[in-house]
Amino acid sequence: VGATAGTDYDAIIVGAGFSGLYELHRLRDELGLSVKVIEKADDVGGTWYWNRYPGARCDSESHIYCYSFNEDILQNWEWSERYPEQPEVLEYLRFAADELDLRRNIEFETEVTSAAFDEDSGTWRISTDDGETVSSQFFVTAVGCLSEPYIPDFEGIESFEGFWTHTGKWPHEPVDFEGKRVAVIGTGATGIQVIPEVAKSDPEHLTVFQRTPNYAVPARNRPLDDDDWELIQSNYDEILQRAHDSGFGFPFEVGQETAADMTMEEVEEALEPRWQEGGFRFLLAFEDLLVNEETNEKVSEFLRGKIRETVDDPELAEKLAPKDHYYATKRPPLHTDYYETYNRDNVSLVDVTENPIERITPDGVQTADGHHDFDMIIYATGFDAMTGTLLQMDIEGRDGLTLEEKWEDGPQTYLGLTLHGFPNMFTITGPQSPSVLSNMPVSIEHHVEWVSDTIEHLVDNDIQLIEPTKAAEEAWTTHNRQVAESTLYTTVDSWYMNENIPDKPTVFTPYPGGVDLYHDTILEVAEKGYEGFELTESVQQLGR
Ligand code: NA7
Repeated sequence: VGATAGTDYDAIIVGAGFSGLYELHRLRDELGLSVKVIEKADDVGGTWYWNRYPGARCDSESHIYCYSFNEDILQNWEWSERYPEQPEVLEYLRFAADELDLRRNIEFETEVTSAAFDEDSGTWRISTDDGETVSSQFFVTAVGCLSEPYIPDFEGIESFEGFWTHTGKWPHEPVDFEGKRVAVIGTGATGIQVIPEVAKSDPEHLTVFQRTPNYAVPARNRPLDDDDWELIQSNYDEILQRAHDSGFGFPFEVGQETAADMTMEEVEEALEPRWQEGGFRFLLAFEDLLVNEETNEKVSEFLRGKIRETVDDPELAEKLAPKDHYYATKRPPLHTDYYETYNRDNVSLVDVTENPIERITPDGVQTADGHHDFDMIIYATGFDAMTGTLLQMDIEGRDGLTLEEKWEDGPQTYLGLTLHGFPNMFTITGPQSPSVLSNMPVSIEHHVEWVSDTIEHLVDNDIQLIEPTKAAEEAWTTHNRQVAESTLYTTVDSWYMNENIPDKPTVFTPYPGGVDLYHDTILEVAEKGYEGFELTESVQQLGR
């Protein structure tokens, strides 16, 4: 029985990925609350359950893409490669779920169809697709940031007679590309991972449809051996602490302040070692990369140079080299042999800005210049990011206000974690939190710990409701906009800007001020007795 007399649970959590699993552990095992997790899939894993496409791999290095809160989990798990492949991350989350005995509180294969705040009782009612409705005092969404796959509304998609799928809905059975004519649409982080894997699986031909070329840095993946592990384990706490105290959730050293005054030779000297090392260290070569056009242009030019060096056909290299946006203003991908793939005879590129896709036909893709025959079409076209899944859930707060209405002009939150008008609702990795601009598990731990501590504070002090004030929410939203406008992020159309989905309002969605600053802010809010929040002991007090 819930803390609030009569509720079925103290807390309902939606999602059993990295966030939901940890939130369940904290609320159940540390606070002793009754908790239920509702999960759409038939297993834990979240993102790593769904994204099973060939080449799906985490861009964070494995030893920092993990939980840091549990010594047993840390010490008893050894990653096999520098960057973990999807099956290994999924296995890790299964292992963590079993270690912490979490499965017994998770209802799998169940989807939330609506969630509504009941003002009279001050509780949440959550309905699911099996026809059940349950009540709880706290409602926690742990639904991920990239969990609502998006396929553009091409005419004729359903008419295609071959195999087709979105990368985020990849089938569980192996897919065989041998001898097949394959199309991949999209060259984001996902396209860049799947394209080389398809190309080397002996297709008759692979055609990539590109709208915006991307800057990708080599991952330089490799197996981790005992020596690597010894080094990591001997230093693990410090590495993780550094990651948690950093701007992006990575333990890497930031290089120099700026490249603005450097010659291109000096820039190359600074970048080349990081390029050779691979991964997101490259991103941290210059502190002002995302706020200074001159620095960014030099880094971008370095990357264009690498593309030109790698791709044999100069005309193709130019098509693959981005000219119209700055590096890392769209999510910067890592790659393994992506540009090299275009040197294969059986791979070609269609630039849809020159030659637009007109429609999908039963046997391929009709573009402006003719018909391309395919046996398979892979949509690597991204996600309705950050808000898509939340908006799908039909969430209703006080006074009948729906989340859809509230966010009509873009997301508004307080701290990316709470919403005015939606008492006792918490959004782990929500919009206006740093989430997607960070190594996710670091942000996830910050959010889960803050939400758990907040709930503990409420329970210990017999407070029934917490809700941010409108003023606090407006101030946070304004702060987000102002910080975003001081960066280069707002100079390009991207899913950070909500621009990838037609009809969504254009607004920068994650919190751009850095994980460290954000974490300090949320802790300070709590220390100041939940500044910006209204705390209500009991709904009777409200007199509504
Ligand atoms: P992204 O990064 O949103 O990439 C989607 C790609 O699909 C991108 O290249 C888009 O081009 C392209 N796209 C989208 N719509 C179209 C249409 N209508 N025609 C042609 N091409 C299109 O999604 P990902 O799955 O790659 O990555 C998402 C995140 O997952 C990633 O950042 C990691 O955090 C993990 P555009 O650039 O919009 O011109």
